[in-house]
Order: sequence, then structure tokens, then C-alpha cells
Amino acid sequence: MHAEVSLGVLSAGSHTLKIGAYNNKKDHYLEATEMIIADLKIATGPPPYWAAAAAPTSVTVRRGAGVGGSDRVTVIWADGDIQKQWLQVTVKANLATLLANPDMFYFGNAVGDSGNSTTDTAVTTMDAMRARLDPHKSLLNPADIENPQDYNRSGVVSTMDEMIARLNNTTMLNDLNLITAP
Ligand SMILES: [Ca+2]
Ligand SMILES: [Ca+2]
Repeated sequence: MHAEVSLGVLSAGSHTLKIGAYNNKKDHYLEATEMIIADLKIATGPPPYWAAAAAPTSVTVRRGAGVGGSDRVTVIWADGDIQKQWLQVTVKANLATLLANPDMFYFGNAVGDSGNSTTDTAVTTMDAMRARLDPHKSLLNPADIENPQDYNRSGVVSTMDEMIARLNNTTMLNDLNLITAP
């Protein structure tokens, strides 16, 4: 069994989660993954106070969309349901997933943070400035999917992104605290 996650940077919303490379039921006779919401346990932090997260709106399997022809699982929440907090996802070990042990991973969301610091997620004037200094305002010069300053994932980096950083300002007192996954 092997699992990996592809999300890009998590600056603006983290509303779509793609769990990659589950080959759990693939064999010569059964070439399909089956996974439903009951096979996942989803919680929000802050750790260690994990509580049940808002329910996703859908869990779907994309056949063959993963590495080496493996299947991918896409989990989608309503826009804004998972914001400014930690998300803990556990793929359960059960008859559906056929995992030997639960597979647990974490995602943090800090709206407007460009990832300019490796030691904190504070959203400061620095994050606003980085958006201003990296303009991608047209189809001729679009922001790619991993652009850390495209805070609203609009495909452009504009004054809108600069404003998002300004309006979601945090300090070391109320920013998302970095965690060490157990
Ligand atoms: Ca920052
Ligand atoms: Ca944008």
C-alpha cells in the first residue's frame, strides 16, 4: 500500500483534498478503488483538541488518475468550511481500504499567508507586499496553480490578493501554529 497527497500550496481555502495512489483493491480481477466518507475520519484542530470536521460534500474516486495508473480519491467541502485551522485526515484501515494501519495526515490553512516564513504562518504586510510584487494579471501572464501569492486561486495575482492578506492579518498571538505530526 502506498498513499501520497497532492494539494499544492494551501494559501486560500483547502476545500479540495486529493488523496493519491490508492491501489487498495486493484488486482487482475478487480481494477477499482472504492472509498466512501465512512472510510475516512476527518477532524479539525487545534491539536490536541481534535473535533469532528464539517462533513465533505462529496468523496469521489478518479480511476487511474494517480501515479502509475493508481486511483485518486477527491474529497470536497463547501467553500470556506475548512479555514484558518488544521485538518486531520485519517484513511481508516478496514475491509474497504485494505490498509494494514490507518493512514493519517495533516493540512494547515492560513488565509493570505504566502509561506514567507518557515517558522510561523503569520499574515503580515510582508504577505501583502509579496502579492503586489508578483503581478500576474492577465491570461497572457497567468499565475500558475502553485503560485503562493494567488490567495483566492483565481489564476491571477492582483490587488484582490493583496487585500486578502491585509484583511486576514494575524500576529504571533492568533496565527495558525505550526505542528509536528506525530
Ligand atoms: Ca506570512
Ligand atoms: Ca488571485
